[in-house]
Amino acid sequence: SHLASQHARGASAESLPYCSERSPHLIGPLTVTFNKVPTLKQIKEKNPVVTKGGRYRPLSCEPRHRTAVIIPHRNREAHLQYLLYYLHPFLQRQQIQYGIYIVHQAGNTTFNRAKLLNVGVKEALKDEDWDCLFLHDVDLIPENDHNLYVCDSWGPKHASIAMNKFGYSLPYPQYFGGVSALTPEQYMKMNGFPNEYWGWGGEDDDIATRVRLAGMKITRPSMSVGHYKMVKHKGDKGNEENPHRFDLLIRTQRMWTQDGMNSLTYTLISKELRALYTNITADIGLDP
Ligand code: UDH
Repeated sequence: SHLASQHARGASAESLPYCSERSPHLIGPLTVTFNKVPTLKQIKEKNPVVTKGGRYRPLSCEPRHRTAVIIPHRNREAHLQYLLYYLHPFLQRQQIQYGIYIVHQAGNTTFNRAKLLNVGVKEALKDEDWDCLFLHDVDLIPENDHNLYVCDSWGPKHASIAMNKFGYSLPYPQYFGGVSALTPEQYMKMNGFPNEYWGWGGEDDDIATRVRLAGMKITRPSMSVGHYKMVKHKGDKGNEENPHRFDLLIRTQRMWTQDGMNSLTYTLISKELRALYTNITADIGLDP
């Protein structure tokens, strides 16, 4: 509760007013470039108020939102550094409370983006009463800070609707990949994300179908605000195209209540509070 969190902040917090509905620090369109990769040390120096585990809350007002940003990750260190470099100041300008979680897949076996996101949600909710979960690819940088990293009570939000790689438009109407935002209630209502998509592709379409099957509707920011720039890259080793994805997609309607948060198993290898993010390393098993 707000009262509890105010107490936790100490005596001075009691007089803090709520942050204004609209942050006065927003800029609008941003310039995102991928030159020399910023080091973690440089990023930390630029973000002195960020605390251990990649946490932040505004100092001068009581935040209205508490967002966990959850990022699936393996072997994309440069992308991660670009993202942290841009995302920390971006979120601070929005005057929200936030935490950044990197969910690192242990080992070299086939990558599983959706399952890692389930792990991230489960672990993040153990730490804090987050009211919004941002599920965020590591290589997508938001280009407009009016794209608020808060949830929409009307339904799951698809934030990355205009990516440079798709000519700043949706590649197809049901597209739900990249960056999405759900309240914990919305996430649980659709039984989270599927655990059975190993390798590249399909899981994002499964997720979009789950939203519909769970009786919810996808919301989107305006096209100009949902701009993202992708760090260019090739396909990753260990994340080859999933040849089963079309078979799996046929079964979503039958499977979504059985495959998801209620069937999630993994071994937590470590949870470390690093300077700019919380690093979760998990063994999520093998492609069967
Ligand atoms: N990811 C990693 N490491 C990997 C694979 C994926 O961290 O080895 C994460 C990362 O957050 C990434 C996300 O999973 O942003 C999505 O994976 P992706 O970048 O492969 O997906 P995207 O659609 O890539 O961005 C498209 C380029 C490869 C296409 C090859 C298939 N034809």
